[in-house]
Amino acid sequence: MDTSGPVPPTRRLSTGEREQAIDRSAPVLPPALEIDENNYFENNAPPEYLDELARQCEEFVKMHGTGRIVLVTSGGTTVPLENQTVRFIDNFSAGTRGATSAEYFLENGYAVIFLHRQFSLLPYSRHYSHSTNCFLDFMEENDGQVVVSQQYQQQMRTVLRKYRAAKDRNQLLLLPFTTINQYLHTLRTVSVILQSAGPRALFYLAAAVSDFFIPPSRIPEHKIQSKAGGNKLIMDLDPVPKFLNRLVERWAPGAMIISFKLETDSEILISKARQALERYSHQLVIGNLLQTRKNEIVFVEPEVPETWIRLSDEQIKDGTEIESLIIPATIERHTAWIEQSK
Ligand code: 9Z3
Repeated sequence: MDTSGPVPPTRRLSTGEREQAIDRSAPVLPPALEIDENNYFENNAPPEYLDELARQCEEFVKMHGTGRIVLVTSGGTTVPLENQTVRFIDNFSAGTRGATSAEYFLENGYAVIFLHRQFSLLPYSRHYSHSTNCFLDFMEENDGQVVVSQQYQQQMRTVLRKYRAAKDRNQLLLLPFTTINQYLHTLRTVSVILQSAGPRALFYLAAAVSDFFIPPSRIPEHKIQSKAGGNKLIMDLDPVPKFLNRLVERWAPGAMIISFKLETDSEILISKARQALERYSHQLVIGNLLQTRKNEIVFVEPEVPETWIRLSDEQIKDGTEIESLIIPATIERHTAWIEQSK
């Protein structure tokens, strides 16, 4: 094939250096002020189901009286490009961190509000739902009865018992989101409801949250059309206000707040985590790198050196989940938080 001729117009690709793809000289967005909060929530309508979620959440918090409650956020938020959405920008996250962490919190007696991206991994069902095996591969027919295959019996019995125990005690409340707007409205509503739990409330913000969105005034109603000849789609996104300090100061004062910091460059992980801690004045940032997130994470806390949590080679081999180490270390800090709040 002759490749020396000109590239046909429809195949022409943009050229340029990857390093220059993003303007890194742009200033970092300051934490949101009250006026930014009012502007955002007045101009971005709440999801119509929000009152029903609030009702469920209030009932759940009341039911768990004097016990500990954790809000786990999990999965990625989306940014719709159209009001009647065909296309959207997504954020990376399968929901593994959130769903796995939720299980260890439940085992440690916490009531868990699981604010998750709809259809991402859920506690317990995660062992089967998104597996490379279809769930039917775990089953077989025995004298006309559908049963779990012998080789999966033991593991499934263990998972089933834990799931039933959590369900029987009404320990788990599932609240879904899809878009960044649904996430922010629900987060604020749940946070305010959790105020009544004071320091017993723990926020474990593992969801991967969009940094940019299209405000309602600029979002087209219908599907964006492409034209013959390959016109470009140029997007103009606004930054999502940084609400973490509003959460710390106004939405959930008294609660212990943990955010996650995700990076791909190991050189900047600690400094970015420290920066977040200083800007938002919360209690703990858990740093992780995309490439190694299942095997190592780092706790970054005010005034003390970083603490790494790493799986040993042995633990990696035997399938130990890093969340089984993260959650006890987190709970230790939450206990200290409750003590010092007395
Ligand atoms: C995380 O860093 C989570 O640990 C992961 C989990 C998204 C990496 P998976 O669901 O992945 O197990 O596949 N979450 C926080 C990501 C994030 O958006 N952080 C913001 C940031 O890094 C702060 S809120 O700036």
